[in-house]
Amino acid sequence: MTWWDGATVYQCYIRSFADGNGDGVGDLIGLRSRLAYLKWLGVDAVWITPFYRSPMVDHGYDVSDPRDADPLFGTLADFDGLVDEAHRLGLRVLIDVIPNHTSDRHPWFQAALAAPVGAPERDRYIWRDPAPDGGPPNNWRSVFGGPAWTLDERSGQFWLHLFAPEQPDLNWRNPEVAADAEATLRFWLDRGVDGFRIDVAHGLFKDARLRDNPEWTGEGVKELWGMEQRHSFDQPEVHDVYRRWRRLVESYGEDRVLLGEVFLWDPARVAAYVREDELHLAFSFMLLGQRWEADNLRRAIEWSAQNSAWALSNHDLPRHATRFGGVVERARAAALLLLGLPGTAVLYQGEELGLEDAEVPEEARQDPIWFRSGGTVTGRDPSRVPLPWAVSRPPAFGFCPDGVSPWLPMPADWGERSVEAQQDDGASILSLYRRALVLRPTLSGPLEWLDSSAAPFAYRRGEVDVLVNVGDAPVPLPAGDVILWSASTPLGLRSTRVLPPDSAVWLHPR
Ligand code: TEU
Repeated sequence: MTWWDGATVYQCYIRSFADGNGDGVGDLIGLRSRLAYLKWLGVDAVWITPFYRSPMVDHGYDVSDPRDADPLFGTLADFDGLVDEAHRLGLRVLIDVIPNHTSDRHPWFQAALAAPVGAPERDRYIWRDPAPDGGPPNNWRSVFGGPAWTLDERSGQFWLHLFAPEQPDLNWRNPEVAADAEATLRFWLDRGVDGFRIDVAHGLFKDARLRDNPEWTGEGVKELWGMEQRHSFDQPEVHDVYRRWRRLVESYGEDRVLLGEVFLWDPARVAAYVREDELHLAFSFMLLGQRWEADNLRRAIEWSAQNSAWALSNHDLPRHATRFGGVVERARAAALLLLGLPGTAVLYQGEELGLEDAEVPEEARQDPIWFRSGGTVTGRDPSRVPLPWAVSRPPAFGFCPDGVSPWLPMPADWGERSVEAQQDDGASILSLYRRALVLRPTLSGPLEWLDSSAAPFAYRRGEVDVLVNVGDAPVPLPAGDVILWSASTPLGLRSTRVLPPDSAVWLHPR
């Protein structure tokens, strides 16, 4: 059995977790100072989003040096100290690796811009002549909106960027690119990391002929801006990369994990990445996008690949408390639904506080999606607002020192949601997460669906039944000993007890 089987990973979006140096942006020393909180909460591992050298066009997912820390977040010595401290506390450390693209400030891209057409310096990226009409070489769209190509006036060629123009896509058909990514993996494994979350793991290779993507007809690799991503994502060549990476990480021991962001809807295509000789885990995006509807939630869990990493929220999507309709009791029930699942669960920072998406005023928005969509798509800032730590210190509630503005404004009432406000309150959602994390290891074995008439949504894990009332009427509770319930009100007398709407229980059936 591997450590991640049954484990819970905490996603730390580092910019917004804890500010240790007082500049309004979260950092490595801030995270280190809060590791004791994660230990207290009861998670097994922390996944830290990118802290590498970056011009921060995409908040660190545009990397100019993948083997150094950005001064905004700290130093390599800070990172080493963080890893040591985490390991001392018994927490594993996962970090991001971003193999699909670099920053335009990466020395490789700078060299490419300066080199003549056809020079080896250019071949690490994807360049093409304009189409006959002078426009982009094909019809691909950037994930962030607009064309996936930008013209380099000097050379007269376009470069490919599936994300922002400042994130040029690497040419994975060039062996130098593969070798450099492996050097990055080794660099961090040598510093003691326990695994990697692979950004855009389904990317990397593009169709060799860069054919146009067809219009979306409802099936296929993935939809984006009305197009099926048949030629831009999920190419067969990518699987060899992960076979090599698997051997590489295994040379450091069996306890280093590869977790892919394989953002595809077709479960069979995701499953193709999670194999004996490829990735250990891939996120279930099916569950990440789901609304509060029994059938859809159930289908998302059923359809997802074996060895899924289950999550309800992340830094790219609306927080699930908001997606589920802004009903606090639902967020509480969802915690029991998520943490009852087998395999690996991933919490997104702040969900344990019941945080919802925050209103971010237009003038404060920073996500490239907001700018590239010409202000028509809000983007991801609302789910990236910093965490409140202290009750009564607006506007940053202990995220950064008093008098400093956090990088995104925090709602005025977030003091009530803060760690300090909830930590000693047995009825808080934070206490509920903590109790669930204590009990999670007692749930064992695979998931078995229960066709229980007692609850619209029910599954069994060994000795424990997980019942979630996603409906809007109370349902009778089957016989058994309740070991955990989500409702913020007591369950009532044994003989009359029901499962209220928007609530969940873990129970030993009788
Ligand atoms: O995300 C990849 C991805 O597919 C998402 O960008 C998603 O489609 C988008 O955010 C719309 O919600 C990863 C990272 O998680 C994201 O933060 C980065 O911006 C992106 O890669 C580029 O590195």
